[in-house]
Amino acid sequence: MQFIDRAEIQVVAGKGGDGMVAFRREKYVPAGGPSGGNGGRGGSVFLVAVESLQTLLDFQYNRIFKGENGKKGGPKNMTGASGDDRAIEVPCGTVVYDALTGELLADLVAPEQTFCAAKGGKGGLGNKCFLTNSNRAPDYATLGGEGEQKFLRLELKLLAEVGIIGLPNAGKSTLISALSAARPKIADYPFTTLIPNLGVVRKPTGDGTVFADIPGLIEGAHAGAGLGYEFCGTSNGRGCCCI
Ligand SMILES: Nc1nc2c(ncn2[C@@H]2O[C@H](COP(=O)(O)OP(=O)(O)OP(=O)(O)O)[C@@H](O)[C@H]2O)c(=O)[nH]1
Ligand SMILES: [Mg+2]
Repeated sequence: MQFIDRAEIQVVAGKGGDGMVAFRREKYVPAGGPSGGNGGRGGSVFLVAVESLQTLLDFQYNRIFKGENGKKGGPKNMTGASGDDRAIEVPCGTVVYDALTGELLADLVAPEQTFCAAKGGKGGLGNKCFLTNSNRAPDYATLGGEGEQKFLRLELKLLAEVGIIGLPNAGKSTLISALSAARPKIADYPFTTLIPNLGVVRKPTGDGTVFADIPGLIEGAHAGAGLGYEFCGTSNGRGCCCI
């Protein structure tokens, strides 16, 4: 399994539907008055923490998430349909930052915890909303509001409950392969493991504990010696993971 614990995504909420200009026209109802409905609201984009995910790998390929646009208002006072919300599943332990300002937006710790990342635009008002005593036939409506747009940086904080650390070639990968179903590369030279491997160690009761086999650490790793203490699944070799 590739190990990705940092990702940048764009979330775009749906636009609100425009309000409609319409007038009631019926036999025997002269001057029926304005009847243009309001637009539906745009779909919002939510992040939802789930237990079934362990990495942010999915966001390497899929980076833009959009809510559906709201529908236009209709005649006969019909309100347009709201756009569908979009829920993005992230692993528990995902911290959400605004990628442009660096502001911390949410810390999704518990399963099912939800964060509204981008709010859908409001629906526009139909002309029926502008009926007043002084204006009996308003011929204008308002446009739907734009949905919020954000660039988010996701960082996965909790990856494993147990980290196996040690010098290069100490036998860390061998240990995790004996304890769990993980099958990392094992070889008799240092720095065989370049990115952490996760393995679930089952207790007799059936529930599991996540172990992480960490690349070898040598003296001065904090200053970048060896692989340093940041490991990455991408080709530039640095900057993705810090446990
Ligand atoms: N004699 C002996 N050899 C071991 C033991 N555990 C692992 N080895 C060997 O030590 C070598 C390194 O094992 P790895 O599990 O790859 O070590 P590692 O700590 O993951 O190494 P890096 O990922 O390079 O840091 C392999 O050749 C293993 O077969 C052990 O308990 N006894
Ligand atoms: Mg190893």
